[in-house]
Amino acid sequence: MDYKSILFAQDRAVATITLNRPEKLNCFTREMHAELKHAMARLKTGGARCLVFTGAGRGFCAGQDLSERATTMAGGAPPDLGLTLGTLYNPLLLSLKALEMPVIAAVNGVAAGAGANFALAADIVLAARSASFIQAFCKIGLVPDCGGTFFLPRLVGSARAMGLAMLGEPISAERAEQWGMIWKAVDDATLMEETQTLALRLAAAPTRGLALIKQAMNASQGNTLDVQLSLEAALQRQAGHTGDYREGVTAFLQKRAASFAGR
Ligand code: T3D
Repeated sequence: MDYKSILFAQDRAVATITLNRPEKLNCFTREMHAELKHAMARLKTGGARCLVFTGAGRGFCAGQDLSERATTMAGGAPPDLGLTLGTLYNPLLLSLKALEMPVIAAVNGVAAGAGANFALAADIVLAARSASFIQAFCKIGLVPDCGGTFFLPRLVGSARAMGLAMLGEPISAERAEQWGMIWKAVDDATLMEETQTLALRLAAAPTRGLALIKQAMNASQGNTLDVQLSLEAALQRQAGHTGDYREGVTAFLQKRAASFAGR
């Protein structure tokens, strides 16, 4: 598939997907969704062990391309936004969460609407200091989607989540870091360098173990303690069967650096 709305690159075990409609702040279109779906499927066989998302130009992603909706509404009948969420956005979010490798969002500029929550769905979010996050939905009569109503209260607490969702005010990268919404705000000039360093580090880590960590953390949102403890035991059983666990312990005992194969 030839990509028009995204770029896909792989450097060693780090795959990078760049949302690439800079003149429209990389807002989502049907075409971009199709390309993202294709690129995500490619990751299963290409040898990548870490995925980075970023945006081209001055923005990260401004959410749904509202001009696609204007076209639909011109005909009279309202668009079925539940259908577009169910068929495009929700599968994208779930595929990110299910991806068996760490996902980093390198938020290079404004992240609004679905673009903000798409970023927050990553496992680790780095943001340029000039970037901002906007729950823009309320300004056009919509509800935060792409998991916004799930992630925000868990990340920042319900008072802040409600304020963000109902006021739609931009929140700076530094404030987002202070509130625990993202991992780190970094200087604009070093965002991609820091992202690459982190991505290479994660790509050299025990990938299977990281995938199990991700599974455990994601499941904990809805589990009771006893269910979560059972899950930890089940996942630890799997982790204990990996070559990386064997290598990690052996390297520790031999007082050398471990070399993980990701299995
Ligand atoms: O519909 C469904 O399927 C349901 C799902 C909904 C998910 C959603 O994401 S709903 C929320 C959609 N997003 C927004 O409401 C955000 C709209 N954008 C903005 O509010 C502003 O653009 C920003 C605050 C993000 C940035 O402002 P600024 O001043 O830095 O840039 P700008 O001048 O507004 O935007 C630059 C260009 O991008 C401009 O195009 P132009 O005039 O130069 O040709 C602007 O129209 C375009 N653009 C930005 N966001 C969108 C967009 N075009 C279409 N859709 C957009 N979302």
